[in-house]
Amino acid sequence: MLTLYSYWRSSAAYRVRIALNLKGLSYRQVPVHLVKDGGQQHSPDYLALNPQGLLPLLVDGPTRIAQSLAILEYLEETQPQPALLPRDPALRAQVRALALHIACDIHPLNNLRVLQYLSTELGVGDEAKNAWYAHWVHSGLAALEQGLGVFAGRLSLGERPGYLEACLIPQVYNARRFNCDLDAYPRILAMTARCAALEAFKQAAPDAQPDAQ
Ligand SMILES: N[C@@H](CCC(=O)N[C@@H](CS)C(=O)NCC(=O)O)C(=O)O
Repeated sequence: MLTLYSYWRSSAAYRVRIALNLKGLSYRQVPVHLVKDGGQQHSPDYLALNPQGLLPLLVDGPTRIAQSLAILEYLEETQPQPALLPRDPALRAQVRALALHIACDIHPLNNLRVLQYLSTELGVGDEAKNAWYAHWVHSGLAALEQGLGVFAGRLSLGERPGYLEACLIPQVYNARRFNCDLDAYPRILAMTARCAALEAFKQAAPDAQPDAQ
C-alpha cells in the first residue's frame, strides 16, 4: 500500500493525488497540517522523513520520494498503464516543459514559506503580498496559455488528461483561492473544466480530502 503525506490545500500534494487516481492506485493518506502548531512539516518526526520539510512525500515500502514531479515520474515508471505522458518524444518533452513551468516557475514564488517570509521577516503588508501573488500567477499563466496552444483544444493525451493536467488543475485552484481573475486564459479554463468533471480529479480535490477543514 502506498502512503502519501499530504495536506488538503497543498497543491503539490494535489498533483500526486490526481496522478494516483488517474492510474487507479490505492493509497492511504497521512495528513500533515501546514499551519497548525507552527506547521507540522517542521516537526522532527516529519523532518526525519523529508529533511526539506515540504509536502508531498510518497512512501512505497522502503522507498521514500519527495518532490511531486519525481513522484509522478516514479509512478509512471513503476505503473506505466494508464500512461500520464504522451508517447511521442517531442510532445512528451513539451508536456514536461509546461509542467515544469508550473512547478518550478510559478508555484515556488507563491509557496506558503515564501508568503510567510514576506510577511513575518520582511514586514510586507497584505495588499503588497497579494500583488506579489497575482503578479507571478498572471505572468506565469499568460505564458502557459500560449504554450497550451500545442494541444489545439484537446487534453495533453488527446481525450485523456495526464501529467500536465495533474499540475495545471492544482495551480488553477491556487489562483482562484487567491482571487486571481482567470478570464484572460480560455485554454486554461477549458482544460480545467474538462478535468473537473472527471472522478479522478473530483476525488483529488482539496475539499474532498479527509483533512479538509
Ligand atoms: N517542488 C516541491 C514543492 C513542494 C512544496 O512547496 N510544498 C508545499 C505545499 S504545496 C509545502 O510543503 N509548503 C510548506 C511550507 O512552505 O512551509 C514539489 O513539487 O513537491
